[in-house]
Amino acid sequence: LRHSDEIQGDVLAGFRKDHETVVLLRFPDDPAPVRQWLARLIPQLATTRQVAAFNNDFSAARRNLAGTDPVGLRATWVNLSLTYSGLKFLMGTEPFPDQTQDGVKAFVLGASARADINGDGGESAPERWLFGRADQPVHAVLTVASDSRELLEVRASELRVAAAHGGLTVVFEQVGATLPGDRKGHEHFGFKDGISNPGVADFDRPDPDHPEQVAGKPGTRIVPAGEFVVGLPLLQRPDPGLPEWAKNGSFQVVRRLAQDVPAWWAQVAAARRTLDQAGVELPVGSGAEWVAARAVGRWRSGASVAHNPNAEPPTKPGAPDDNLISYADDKEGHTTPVFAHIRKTNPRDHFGPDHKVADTRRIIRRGIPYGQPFDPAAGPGHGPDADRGLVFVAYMSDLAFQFEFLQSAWINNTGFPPPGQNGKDPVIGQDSDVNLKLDTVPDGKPLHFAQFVRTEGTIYAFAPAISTLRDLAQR
Ligand code: N7H
Repeated sequence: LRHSDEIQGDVLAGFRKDHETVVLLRFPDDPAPVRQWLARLIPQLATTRQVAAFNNDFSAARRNLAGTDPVGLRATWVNLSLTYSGLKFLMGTEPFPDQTQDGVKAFVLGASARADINGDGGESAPERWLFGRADQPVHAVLTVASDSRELLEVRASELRVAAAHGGLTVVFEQVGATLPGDRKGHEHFGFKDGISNPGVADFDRPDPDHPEQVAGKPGTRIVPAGEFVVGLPLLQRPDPGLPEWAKNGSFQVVRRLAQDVPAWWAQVAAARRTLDQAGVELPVGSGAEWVAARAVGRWRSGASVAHNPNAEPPTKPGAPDDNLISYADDKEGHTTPVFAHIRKTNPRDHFGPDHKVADTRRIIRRGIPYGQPFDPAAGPGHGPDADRGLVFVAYMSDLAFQFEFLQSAWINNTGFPPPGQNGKDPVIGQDSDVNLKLDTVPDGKPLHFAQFVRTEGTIYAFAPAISTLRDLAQR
């Protein structure tokens, strides 16, 4: 990619580390020390070129080591993004003279003002948030990632010292880490995450036989880079005409999503009993896991329901991810319910073979869990009252068109995807009845799903190009 020294490294390449922290900073009143802080920070920021090169080496070494992690290859990565007020402070002028574009409006107003759109009411209301509340300004966001908790902490403490030196204060810090042991790569409900992210044109290598897909990753569709990075080619949206300084930057959503693991699984088990009581015939031996897989669209291992409707298949080491999924012959959702989390958030070819409806709403997900696994016998921090969930981090070129649209028009819309009213997303959506349709029950059976993923904070930020940050440091 021509702009890979400009675009920050987490956006397209992805830090892909087991340990990460997100540090939310507030600027002091005087811009001069903040510019000095920024000038010193810029050389430490990871670019797309650096992170992509490291990730390639890492993958190659891992292949040579038959799947084990090359312990010698380590890196600590840092990215910086700015909120609207942070940008305005450093620019000294209005960053967006034209605020009519929806994505710009969302960014300017900030996530707490967009709570209604994002479904953040009740227990998820901004007044309860740990960060991102209207009364708690945040100007800058540092995303720091590394291979071990120790390496991460060393770098994070250096960054905290430098920030304090510039007069910045840490408003909130959210540490995340991949879960231990066999749970690595899985989120707290138990499902493998990070399987499906979009491929990016001129960045990911296309498959020679299927140029619409990434080589070696069947089903990973390539979309134009402008879907995630401002100023680059877009799939079909008109160019929003953002100011020149925004070029090669990316809008970032940071969300702390608390997961009530025992409550979510208890309701899955209850849904299973409802089906039994209604006399719905299910595959022999299937239990609550069968229902949970319908809620997600994948089994815990990541195997798709589309390809494995009845039971979780044995895992095949070294096999590519199960991501070449089609809903074309399953329009009613008798196999993968239309309300399944992965179908709501990426309907793929549900609307037609060109994937257009889905491809233009893609986001790049860089989430990481926080907290200890739910495992009461494992001691303190593992029980039902301990904090745990997902530090949801996503990048895109338009907050309104992508993230907010997913939240409002897809996840929390009972009528999406059509036809019919089949319920909200049973994993992350608001309370709703979902209508589980099967070949044997074509009209469906209603199952109640309450919301057990609560929003505990949200920040909208913008990760500018390196040259824009240099310019801001020199004003
Ligand atoms: Fe989701 N989960 O455990 O069920 N997600 N998600 N997500 N999510 C995905 O395919 C989960 C959240 C997307 O292309 C998987 O990579 C949980 C938000 C998208 O087929 C699993 C939380 C938003 C995809 C989960 C959470 C999304 C996706 C399967 C919160 C957007 C790709 C792994 C605590 C606003 C879909 C994979 C595709 C996949 C879970 C949040 C979106 C297991 C627990 C807030 C686009």
